[in-house]
Amino acid sequence: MSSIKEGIHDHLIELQEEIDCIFTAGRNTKVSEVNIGQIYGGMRGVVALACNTSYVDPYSGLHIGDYTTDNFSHKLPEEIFFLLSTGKFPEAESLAEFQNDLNQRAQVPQYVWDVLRNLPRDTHPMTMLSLGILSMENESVFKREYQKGIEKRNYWKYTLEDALNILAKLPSLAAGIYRIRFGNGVLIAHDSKLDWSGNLVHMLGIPDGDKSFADLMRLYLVLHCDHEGGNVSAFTSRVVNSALSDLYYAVSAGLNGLAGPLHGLANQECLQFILKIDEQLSDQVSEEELKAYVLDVLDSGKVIPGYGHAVLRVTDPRFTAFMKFGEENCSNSSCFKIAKKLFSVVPDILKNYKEGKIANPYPNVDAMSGSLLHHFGLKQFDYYTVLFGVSRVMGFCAQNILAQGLGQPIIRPKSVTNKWVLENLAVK
Ligand code: FCX
Repeated sequence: MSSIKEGIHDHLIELQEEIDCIFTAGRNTKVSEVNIGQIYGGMRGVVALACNTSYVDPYSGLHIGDYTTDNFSHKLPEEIFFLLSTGKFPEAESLAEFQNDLNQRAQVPQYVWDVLRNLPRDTHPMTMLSLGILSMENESVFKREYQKGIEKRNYWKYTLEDALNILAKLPSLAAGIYRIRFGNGVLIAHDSKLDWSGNLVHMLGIPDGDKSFADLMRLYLVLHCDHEGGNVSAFTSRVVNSALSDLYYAVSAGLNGLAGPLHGLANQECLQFILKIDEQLSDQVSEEELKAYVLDVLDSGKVIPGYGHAVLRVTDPRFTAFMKFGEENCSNSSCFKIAKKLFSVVPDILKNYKEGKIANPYPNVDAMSGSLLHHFGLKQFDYYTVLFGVSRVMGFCAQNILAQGLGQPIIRPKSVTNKWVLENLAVK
């Protein structure tokens, strides 16, 4: 058995023991009460899901297993996937074995390129990524084995096979999308000597890409990997997989959720916002001018991209990690300077705007990531959510493998109509 499979197997036993303990303590214990505002308000704050890959604390941000952002941001994405799915970082030998396994599976079938090359020239790169994954659905090992008849307790093993096949192909797929959509369409071959993020950088073929760009990409792919279970993309992916739609369907569905401007597309919108400030006011913009600009945007009914969060109530530690990278590697870049200046004015404005209705006035990860990519030569901001997606697929995969391993059932909350609410609750 491969180390990752063995690690997941052992992790599932630990998690199952914890669940047994939780159930013994009280299966009917109340966790959360739901009010009408929450039913009509996107279920915000309703605790209704178990997700064992990661946890987002409102004040300390993303935790993966026992690690906070500061403790894992220096790792490789492969190590992060191992952590998400087994609860532990791999030993050097297991990491090498895992990387080797991914290399063996990296070849993207020719028909995927045919599909992508036949799309309209201006198709959004996120559509290409989602479609690229979905077009390979016929390769699903889970689907094939399920049709033969497999035991429920083994579902996770075939979901893992699909996960490895998808993850292995992602750098080639994402880089190919970049080269078809923004380059001359000539693909650069995968290099088995490079690691997962190193390969993505290599196959993107960004001219003048220096060592810091490779470092940035590694950091980017690590920081976006997972954000617990209730965000739009992870939840969508889990709901789809809970119907035993295989991981190709589930990953593609999760990516479709990530493509929205209130979620993964915010980093694209954020950079557009920053470039506009650069064009209209320059990176020498004063605090007063910037405040007036931000207020104008808010008064026109738009959100400030990169600020706010459904769960976080502090500056996102992932933003802080990117900010540190920017200070160390590109403090003179115009975009970085503007992103930093926004950080010094936006939280105070948002705190007082809409009578304090904005729950979190602080920056999330998207407020800085695009500025750094732009500085290092990746200037096609339509592409940024693809990079977010490449990283987040690790979370989708790990969440679904663990959920299958723990025998979690199909997800099916109950909905009601206005009429039902009016007739059954004292709200008339
Ligand atoms: N600018 C202006 N208004 C904002 C705001 C912002 N950055 N953030 C929240 N608000 C507004 C909301 O639009 C809402 O107004 P409404 O009642 O008139 O509709 C009000 O404040 C209360 O919303 P709140 O409870 O604070 O936030 P939600 O949980 O509903 O939404 C998101 C969270 C992230 C969607 C929201 O803060 C937002 O739109 N931010 C900008 C887009 C963004 O950065 N998205 C990326 C988030 C994240 F990193 C990710 O998931 O990828």
